[in-house]
Amino acid sequence: MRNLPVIVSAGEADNTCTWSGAMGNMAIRDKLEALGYQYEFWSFPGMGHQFAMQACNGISPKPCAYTFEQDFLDGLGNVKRVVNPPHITLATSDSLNEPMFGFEGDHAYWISSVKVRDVSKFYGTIDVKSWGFGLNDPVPNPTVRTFNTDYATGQNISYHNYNKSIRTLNAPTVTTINNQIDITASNISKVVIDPIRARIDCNAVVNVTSDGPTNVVIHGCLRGDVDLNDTITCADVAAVRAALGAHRGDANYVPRADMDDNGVIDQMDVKLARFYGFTATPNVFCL
Ligand SMILES: [Ca+2]
Ligand SMILES: [Ca+2]
Repeated sequence: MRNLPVIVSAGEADNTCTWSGAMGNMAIRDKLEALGYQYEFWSFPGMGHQFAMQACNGISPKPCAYTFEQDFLDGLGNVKRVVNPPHITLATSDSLNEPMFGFEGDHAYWISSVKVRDVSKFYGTIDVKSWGFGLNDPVPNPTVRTFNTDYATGQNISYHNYNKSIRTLNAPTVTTINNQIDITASNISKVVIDPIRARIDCNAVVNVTSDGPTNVVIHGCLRGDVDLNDTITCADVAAVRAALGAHRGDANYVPRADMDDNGVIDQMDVKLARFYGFTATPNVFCL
């Protein structure tokens, strides 16, 4: 949510997607405000779940017959998305994932394979900040709140009063570029970081604050991960064996399988791969 443009249109008399209550739209508005995120929130006194808001009533410059919803979709209002942000906050839940349909909420921008540690707790949260961008978090502008009754008189359309809250963000200020990641995690057992998009490398300082074990893997930096799936398994040892005898420059030479980087893949590399496998999973001995 930190980097997503959020625009909400809600009826203040809506009994379906309720206005009040802990999960109501008013609470969502107030939560976005408390978090300091960018958002645009329109609410309509006296209106229920379904109403057609016409663009030509003065809210939007769009022509009549344009719906308010379509106007949102076209322009996304005053809030802007961030393509590759320095700071990511993600909540994930195994219960809400539907992998059979390709819906897996375990990734965002340059973090992926985010795993909940204790699924009985429903969800886990992780906050990751990369200092490789050299950017501070953007500071939010004061929220602009308005109550409007404007509409084009004489139009044979419905019109409504509305409350509008808009919060935008200032451009992030520049700071020192550091090869550093700060992570705060709750009920998260694993996260994989794409170092290129996060603008760090394998020597990055990784600061982790967590309520339990959290395995942080910088993709490509995990020693012994020959097949680059961010996990050490016996398949990695097998990949070294498959390249035995290969010298640097040969077609079948696999740089990642050359564990000691001496230009040849031999039994020493197999030993090292087995060592990394044993270190990752102490009770498993790979052949
Ligand atoms: Ca692997
Ligand atoms: Ca070697």
